[in-house]
Formats: sequence, C-alpha cells, structure tokens
Amino acid sequence: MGIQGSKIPKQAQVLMLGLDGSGKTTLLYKLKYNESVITVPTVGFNVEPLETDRSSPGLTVWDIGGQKKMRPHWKHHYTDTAGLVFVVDSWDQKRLDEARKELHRVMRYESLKGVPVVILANKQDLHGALSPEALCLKLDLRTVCEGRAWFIQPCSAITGIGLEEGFRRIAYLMKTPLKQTQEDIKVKMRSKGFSLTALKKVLL
Ligand SMILES: Nc1nc2c(ncn2[C@@H]2O[C@H](COP(=O)(O)OP(=O)(O)O)[C@@H](O)[C@H]2O)c(=O)[nH]1
Ligand SMILES: [Mg+2]
Repeated sequence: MGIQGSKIPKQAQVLMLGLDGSGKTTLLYKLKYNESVITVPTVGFNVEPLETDRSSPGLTVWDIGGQKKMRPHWKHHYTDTAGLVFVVDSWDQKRLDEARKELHRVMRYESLKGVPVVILANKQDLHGALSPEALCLKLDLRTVCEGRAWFIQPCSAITGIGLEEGFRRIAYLMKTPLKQTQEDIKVKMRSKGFSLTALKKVLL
C-alpha cells in the first residue's frame, strides 16, 4: 500500500525501475552528487538516501538492475515500496514496447496496488526524444495508472533537467490523498489555460 495522509514514516522507500539502459543509475548519481558518472549495467542494486523538502519524508531510492535476467527479482522489493519511479528512454523507440510491457506487468502486482508512480521520460536532451504526451499514449499510461496518483516528468540525467522535479513529485504524491492530487492538477492546468476537455483527457 502507498503511504498517504498522516502515516508518513521519516524515511520512505522509493523503488526506481525501468529497462536496462534507460538511465536509472546515471540520474541517481546526477541528482545525488551532481556528477556525471560512467555506469556499468547494474547487477543487484544501488541505494541512496535523498532529501526532497522539509515537509516530506526523506526518500531511500533503490535503483534496481533492469536487465532481463534481473527483472524477476524486482518483486522482492515491492512490499515496502511507498512510491515508484519508472524510468523510460524517450529516445529509444525500438524498446518502447518492451518498456510498456514491463511497466504494465509491474503495475499488476497486488503489493503495489495504489502506490503512486512517476514516469521519468528520460534522455530529453537527445534529438528525436518523444515528448511526455506522446509517451503517455505509447505506454498507455491512463489505463495502466488507473486508481493511483501518477505523473509523467520529462528529464535528462545528463543535463539534470527535470530530475529534482520528478523526485519532489513522487514525494508529494506519496503524502497527498489521491483526490487532492487531482484537484491540484486541475487548478494548475486551468491556470495554464487548459480547457475542461483537455483536463478530462489527462485525469483519471
Ligand atoms: N543522452 C543521454 N544519455 C543518457 C541519459 N541518461 C543516461 N544516459 C546514458 O545511457 C546509458 C545507460 O545509462 P545507465 O544509467 O547505466 O542506465 P540504467 O541501466 O537504467 O542504470 C549510459 O551510457 C548513460 O550515459 C540522458 O538523459 N541523456
Ligand atoms: Mg543501472
């Protein structure tokens, strides 16, 4: 179950999943140390504590290896997961279908029911990267995220753009009841001039 309302522990576990090569390890170290690291495929996992803001719990971010042979192990981390960050390589359209299938498979797990999710549309610095709107359709996010709070955040682990926003967003979704998150999105989108029809398209 997700943690919502008053039941916020001081440190909340965020699980970061996604295909191998989507940029999980690069973005974790960019965010944590503002350093670009040379990564090797993650065997096992990397764990890092992250602070978002004072009113949110600290996050313990688990970056789990995404290679095919590692994916059956993802489920061992689900039980204590309060928030999910799913990283997608927005440029590599050849692997989008594989990413969609993995995301949908993860979301079906009973122990992740209702857990908020932020999709990080990574590698936005690359020419030809798909926009968050296009990814939303290709990954069928509205269907797969039904019944939980979710958000798609464009980012780049190389420039660092969008990373803090993505993790602040997951912290916010974890501590805010689902209904309130939808109200907040409505207010935000209306203030940006979105029509009611557009709002209906993005809200659950
Ligand atoms: N251009 C670009 N390359 C990235 C970005 N994020 C990761 N990469 C590269 O993608 C490759 C795989 O990254 P890695 O962090 O190991 O992926 P992981 O398997 O998901 O942990 C590396 O060569 C990274 O330098 C990004 O935002 N933009
Ligand atoms: Mg890795």
